[in-house]
Amino acid sequence: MEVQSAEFIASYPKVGACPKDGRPEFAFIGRSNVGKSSLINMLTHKGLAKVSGTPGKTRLLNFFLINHSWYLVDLPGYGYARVSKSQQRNLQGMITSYFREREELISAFVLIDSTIPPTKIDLDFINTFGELEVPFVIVFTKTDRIGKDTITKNIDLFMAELSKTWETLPPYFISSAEKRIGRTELLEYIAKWSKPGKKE
Ligand SMILES: Nc1nc2c(ncn2[C@@H]2O[C@H](COP(=O)(O)OP(=O)(O)O)[C@@H](O)[C@H]2O)c(=O)[nH]1
Ligand SMILES: [Mg+2]
Repeated sequence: MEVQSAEFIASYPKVGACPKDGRPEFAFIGRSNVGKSSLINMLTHKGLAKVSGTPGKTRLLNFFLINHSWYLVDLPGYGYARVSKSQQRNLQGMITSYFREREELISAFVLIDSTIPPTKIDLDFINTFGELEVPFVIVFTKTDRIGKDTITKNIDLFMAELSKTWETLPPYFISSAEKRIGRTELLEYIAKWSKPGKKE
């Protein structure tokens, strides 16, 4: 799939306000600073994530329409140190409701920083998907940043941690926004799942 068009639609404060046109949807989420904006910009070429990076939008559900056919949803990053406990709870509630209620969601892309060993915050976040029954894949980011051996070790460690709680491991992708790695694979994955009648 090539991205022909990508437009910002709107930012919503809750799942109930999101578009109801039934288009398939793919959501991107990860710890703040994981490289989410960079990855979204790499995928779409359009500098889209600047929109959701502007103050105020980082705590909303940001919708982009791609090729007039599917939505890319930029979700708030989790694990902000700078917001208060109650703000964090609100954010958590919005994200959980989104995942619990959003029927249009085909798959979540959970971004994990490949340059560091597994973190509890990422593992805890992914484990909530078990209860919510959200289909997801993992995208390891910033793989250009340090040596290949360390990246491979971090990825192996992460998948080993997941296998402690998951019987079947999710697919994962390797990416670098810097070196434009993983773009084709991610877009192909989305193309495969966003075709009508190919949902299961
Ligand atoms: N080397 C390298 N740096 C990256 C990559 N992706 C993001 N970064 C850097 O990581 C920082 C956070 O990226 P950003 O996309 O803003 O993260 P976000 O907070 O998750 O949206 C920035 O300084 C980026 O330049 C990558 O693939 N390679
Ligand atoms: Mg960002």
